[in-house]
Amino acid sequence: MKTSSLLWIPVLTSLTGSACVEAKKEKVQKPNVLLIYADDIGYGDLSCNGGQAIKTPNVEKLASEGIRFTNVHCGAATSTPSRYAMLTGEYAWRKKGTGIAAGDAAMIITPERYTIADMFKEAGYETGVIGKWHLGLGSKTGKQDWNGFITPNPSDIGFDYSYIMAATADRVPCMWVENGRAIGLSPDDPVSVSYKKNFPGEPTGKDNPELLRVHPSHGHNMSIVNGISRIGYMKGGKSALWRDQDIQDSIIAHAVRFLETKAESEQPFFLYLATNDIHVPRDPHERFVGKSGHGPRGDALLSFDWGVGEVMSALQRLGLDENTIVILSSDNGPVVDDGYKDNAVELLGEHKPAGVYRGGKYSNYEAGTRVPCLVRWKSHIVPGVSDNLMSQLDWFSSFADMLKVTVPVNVAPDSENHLDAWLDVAGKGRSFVVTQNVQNNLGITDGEWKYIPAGDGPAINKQTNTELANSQENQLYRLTDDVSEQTNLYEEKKEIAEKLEQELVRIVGDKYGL
Ligand code: NG6
Ligand code: CA
Repeated sequence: MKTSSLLWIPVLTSLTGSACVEAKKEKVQKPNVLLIYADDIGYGDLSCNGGQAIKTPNVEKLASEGIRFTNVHCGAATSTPSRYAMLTGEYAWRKKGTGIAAGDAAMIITPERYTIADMFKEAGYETGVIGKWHLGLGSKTGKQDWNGFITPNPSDIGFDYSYIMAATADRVPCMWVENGRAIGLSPDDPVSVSYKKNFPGEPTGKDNPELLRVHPSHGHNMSIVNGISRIGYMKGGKSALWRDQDIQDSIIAHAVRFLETKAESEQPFFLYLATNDIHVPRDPHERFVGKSGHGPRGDALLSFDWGVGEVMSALQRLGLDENTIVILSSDNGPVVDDGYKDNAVELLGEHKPAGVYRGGKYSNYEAGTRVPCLVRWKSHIVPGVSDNLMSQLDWFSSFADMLKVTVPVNVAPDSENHLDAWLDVAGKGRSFVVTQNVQNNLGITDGEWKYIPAGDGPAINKQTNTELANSQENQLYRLTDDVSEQTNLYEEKKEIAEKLEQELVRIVGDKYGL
């Protein structure tokens, strides 16, 4: 919970004899953890999961060197609740205010909370977050000091270092915030941000489509930055605005720099590397444009894969390869048209972002939360494929077990220790995972069966063309022989649905906070 001012100064300690042996031993017990967390990458988007249309070779290499999980779920089918759940070990539906956050939202995880980053810090790690944040900043919504020190920020919930976009690339403010301060602002041109109304005289996507390079298909018609209209209004701060085409390069450069500072250090690290790829607006660097044959969405996948390759080769170059656990996963399932006319639908071809799964981002069907997941720890993990039912919420308790940290009571209430199953295909996974869609309706699976109780809300998100799994009927699917959730067995197998309903009630208890 405190900021390290030493981050960019390599800590060169000269250790002699037994102190050196001790330090090395310590390192073996405390491997570095690099979590590469993609945005909106679906199970089928990565060629290691069977997709043939778009190749992601660097991810494939990672997969071949570690465990490829086929049944890992993120906490929810959209970013903010999913990240909240992963970092706190608490399902987001227990906590009000954890829906998709605006760009001027206050910090959703407040400083008194003990997060997975705090846990790593307690174990002696240096911690960092680089990339997409989307969990709010500052203490009051709409009242952040964007031109000064924004507090609280990730350093107050366990991250020694942060280089982040406040929310998402399609939400203002479109500038990088490093350790609580926007980068590159000029005092002559302060930035203003509003989610209520436009600033007089400022163009918008709605009124000035002639100024756009990338046009919205739904929403995203407010302030224009870099020829793309966004969600929310901003004015000024011209020297700080990012160029979307450079976002991935910037994230990866900062990640590599973070790793470089750790090469000589005896202190292990936890780096949460959250990419913007492949969230909208998909505007990858010029060198990827046209390379996938599937338009900007496919090109953004290549950009993501390139970034994975860069950090993996940095690990190797820096001698961090053997002692770093690398995890690669995604914050929610895939979406094709998520609000910009980028031809993603038209150019999809044979590519299947969700693989065989039904639904996608926003949905309670499998594709909403069943995301890609790879875990690689060279010389420690025997490569293979694990079909265990697993949850991202469990990284918290599993690493706490590995590091022998006793977390305070009531912390990470939904996180289970499955360290053995993360590191070994023979380990045992979860009994149940609860899923959450964008309407905050829940589902439950035990890996074999999936039960989605009747709930309000549209069956389909018409804008994105995603089946959301909301229905006035209860739904029950047998995933082991109907992985695409096509045949509702509820009427035939009521007794199984009832058992799952009881489990859901037991898990939710009286703590449904939404
Ligand atoms: C939606 C946005 C979508 C995306 C999503 C959050 C509109 C019409 N749609 O509200 O484009 O930004 O929020 O995505 O504004 S997430 O992956 O960060 O959860
Ligand atoms: Ca997302």
